Amino acid sequence: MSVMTFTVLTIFPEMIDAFSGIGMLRRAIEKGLVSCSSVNIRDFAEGKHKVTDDRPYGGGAGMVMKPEPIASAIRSAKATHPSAKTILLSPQGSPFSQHHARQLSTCEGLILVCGRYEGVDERICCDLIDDEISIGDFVLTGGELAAMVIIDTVIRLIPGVLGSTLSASNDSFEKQLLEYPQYTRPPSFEGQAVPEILLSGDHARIERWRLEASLKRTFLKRPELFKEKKLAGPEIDILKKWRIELEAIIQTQS
Ligand code: 4FD
Repeated sequence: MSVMTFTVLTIFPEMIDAFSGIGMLRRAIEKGLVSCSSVNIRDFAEGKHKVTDDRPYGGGAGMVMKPEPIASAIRSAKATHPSAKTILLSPQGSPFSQHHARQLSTCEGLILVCGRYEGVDERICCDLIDDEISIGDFVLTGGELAAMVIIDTVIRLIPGVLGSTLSASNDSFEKQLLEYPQYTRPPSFEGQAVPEILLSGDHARIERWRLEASLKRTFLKRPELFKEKKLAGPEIDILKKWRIELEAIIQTQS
């Protein structure tokens, strides 16, 4: 069994080191399934002050990360992990999704490059970066949170990281539907009862109820997800049942 290696290049290694000491990532590391190390880009900066940023050519607000320290840090990480894929986190990247995560989970290693300030010197992106990823259409003060989002999403797809291998394949985005509602004890909370079917022990009925609840939620909250989805037999059956029920309602109106 191979170890997936995450190497995060950052000027704030403390953020990554704190993250790797907590929760599912910590457990995955302890199980020997993944490794997660930070590399301080500042260690590759020259001079007494180890400067990693500078003013933009052409003027304008803010600072740009200098190319030399990042290039040296990437080359060092690539020398240690020759088969790893090098990814820059930036708002200009391709939009991250569960599909993306599934592809990345097959990589032997990821070198995640985190920029700060107003961005990274454009000449870094050209030959040292394999992929540029964005976790969404918003701007962060640095790529570190984006790197953590990617690590979190990818590790839970690695066999053995979650308690059960079924847990990840059960996820809403693997089925292209929103998750059904979940309940736990007590059976009544502040006047709201748990749906009776879930207490019935009838697993076939529970499964059908959950699928219908997932379809309802998706239809009401994220109808555009149906455009991407290939509907299965039981899903079509439920939509046909709705059609009959809706037609009955319309009939009573005319
Ligand atoms: N949406 C994201 C990633 C990084 C970031 C940065 C160039 C800015 C948002 C390179 C510009 C890095 C994202 C740092 N903001 N900020 O994934």
